[in-house]
Amino acid sequence: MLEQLEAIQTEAIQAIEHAADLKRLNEVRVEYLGKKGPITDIMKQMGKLSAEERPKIGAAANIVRNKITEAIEVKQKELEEAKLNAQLANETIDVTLPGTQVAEGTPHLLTQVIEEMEDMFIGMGYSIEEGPEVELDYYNFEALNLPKEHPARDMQDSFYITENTLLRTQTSPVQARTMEKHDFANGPIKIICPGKVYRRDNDDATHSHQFTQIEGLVVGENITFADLKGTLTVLAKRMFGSEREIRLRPSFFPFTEPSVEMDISCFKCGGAGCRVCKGTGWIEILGAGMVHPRVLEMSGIDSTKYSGFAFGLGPERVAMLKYAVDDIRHLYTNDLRFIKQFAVKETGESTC
Ligand code: FA5
Repeated sequence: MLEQLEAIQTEAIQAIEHAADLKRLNEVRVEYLGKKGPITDIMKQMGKLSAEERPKIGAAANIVRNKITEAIEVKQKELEEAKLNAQLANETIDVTLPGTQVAEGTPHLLTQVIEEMEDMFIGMGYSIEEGPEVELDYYNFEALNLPKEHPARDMQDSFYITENTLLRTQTSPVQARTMEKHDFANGPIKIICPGKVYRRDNDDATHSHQFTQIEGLVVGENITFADLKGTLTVLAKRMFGSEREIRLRPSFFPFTEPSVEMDISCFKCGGAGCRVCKGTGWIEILGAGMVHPRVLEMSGIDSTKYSGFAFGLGPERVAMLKYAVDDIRHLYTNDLRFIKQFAVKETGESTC
């Protein structure tokens, strides 16, 4: 039996060495160490041996089993390592391969214009306020001196959501919200509020049913119309340069008295009259005026002590004038051929 065990060991070690993969190695393990294997067979025959021979053969069988087990473990490690190395070699990333170019976005022309104006006003000491786009009728109209049934509500045909809520038609409600909560112990009000507004206007070259506005509001002691005019002149010159003409026309807004509208000479025809300016030679960009004393009072501000001015402008119109865009719809249709003309470099500078 000792020779038999020696032969089993030699045969098993050879089979282990020749195992090409883990699957074959497992087969070898079952073949030699399994219940139906030759070592188990020998152990089963131990009963027939003499008391002298039994421990010798038993010990020899254990040694053979341990040697085979050890050899299997060594081979298993070897095969696992080889498998891992093959996998790693297969998955190697070639860092020298050119990558896929990711198309980089750029701020939209309208965003650029809004940010330019924000920067300008922040530079003049204004802060930025925001308000909800779904607004209460109270703030959009009533707190601005436009009671229910007021005919001037028709100037801004509205999208109502419920009887008392609507998509705001202007950014002026932010005025009322700001004044209501302001404490003059912290200084005067000096804010701008950029944001989206909505009107049931028919879309054409200069009108859109959804557009943006920037509202400006200054309230404090001794604020006069001269301050308003000075501010609007600085705005116009900074945004359009001194060569473009400006005019202030008397106008009407229920929340300002007196009220004006500011026009800029048409970029397309230089003032002669064309489709863009509807033959007038001028394009209106903002409405403004001195805050109506009743509006101040409704927000809890003493109109005998404080006065202020407000203005509301359309950044789309500013963008059109500044970059000679002849149709407001170009700003909303997301045609990349249009958008890419105004791509900005990483420095924030426009390439146009
Ligand atoms: C107002 O909305 C007032 N809230 C502005 C105001 C604020 C006046 C504070 C006094 C004091 P108006 O309806 O004129 O006013 O609109 C202001 C600006 O928004 C216009 O000058 C124009 O530049 C722009 N605008 C108006 N309607 C449209 C439209 N449908 N599409 C694009 N821009 C528009």
